[in-house]
Amino acid sequence: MRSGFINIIGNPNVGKSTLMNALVGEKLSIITAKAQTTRHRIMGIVNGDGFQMVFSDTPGILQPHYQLQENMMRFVNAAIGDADIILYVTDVVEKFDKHADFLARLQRLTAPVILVINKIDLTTPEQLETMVENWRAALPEAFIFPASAKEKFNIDNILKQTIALLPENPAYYSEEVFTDRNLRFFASEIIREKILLHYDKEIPYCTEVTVTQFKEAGEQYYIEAVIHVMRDSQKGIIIGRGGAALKRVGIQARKDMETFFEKTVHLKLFVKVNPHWREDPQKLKLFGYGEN
Ligand SMILES: Nc1nc2c(ncn2[C@@H]2O[C@H](COP(=O)(O)OP(=O)(O)OP(=O)(O)O)[C@@H](O)[C@H]2O)c(=O)[nH]1
Ligand SMILES: [Mg+2]
Repeated sequence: MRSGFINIIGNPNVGKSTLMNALVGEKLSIITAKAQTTRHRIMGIVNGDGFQMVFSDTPGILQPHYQLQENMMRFVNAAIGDADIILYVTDVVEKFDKHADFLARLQRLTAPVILVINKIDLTTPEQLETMVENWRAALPEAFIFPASAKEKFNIDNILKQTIALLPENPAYYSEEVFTDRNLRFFASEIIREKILLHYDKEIPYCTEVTVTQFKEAGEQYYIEAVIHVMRDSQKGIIIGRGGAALKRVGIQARKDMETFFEKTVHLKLFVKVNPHWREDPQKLKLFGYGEN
């Protein structure tokens, strides 16, 4: 048996989650155009004939400014540390010098690196060639794959390379397991995705979602969730005039949940002011940002 942890690392917004979902073939991670969409390490497991790939999506690498971001970077560091294979993602938009810190860290690692140059649908063959040359010079040992996660271009070849690099190992998870996360987690992430989509500036970054009820009755799920914000004014914005903004979040989140869970979903949303949640280690632990 061959199996291993394939950890997806990179700067914010390069398409790590889009790539993870394409590799796994399921929408496990939420995706938006805003940076810091992913806050957790999320595993997606693919089983095949004689092998198991345990992918981990991770938050984008950043300089932390508050405790939540510190914890997010702890997840990234853990993932860099326990990787059997590192899937390092860049895109055709970000500048090459944004990778200096990571390149320095890589020198100390022994895990093989697959470098994905993502979003090639946004560039020309000539520009891409220069990027590949730059990367080949910086990481001569790495396996380099230009790709478009969004258009699912070159995903098959990344998978083939990953399988070829898997170490001899017993499977980490039994075959029916496809992620380390439970249904409540996916419900809260789907709501958070809609918040990232519909609110601007600091609002998504001051917001957390917790699922307070998750009841199954036949083909129906009854879900209640609290949207935590940091200030009264943010609560007003989330709810919107006559509740319209919150209603839109609720409708779209419910639809996505119904697709993901393949059940009829009844969703109730509440908004609470929770001033220091991003800084408070106890709250962060309660919200799922403890050890991981
Ligand atoms: N044009 C293009 N856009 C892409 C591609 N892959 C991802 N995107 C877009 O890039 C944005 C960020 O994608 P994510 O997958 O959320 O990026 P991420 O690296 O997980 O971001 P964080 O979790 O915030 O660090 C989204 O708007 C995606 O639709 C691609 O191959 N081509
Ligand atoms: Mg992400």
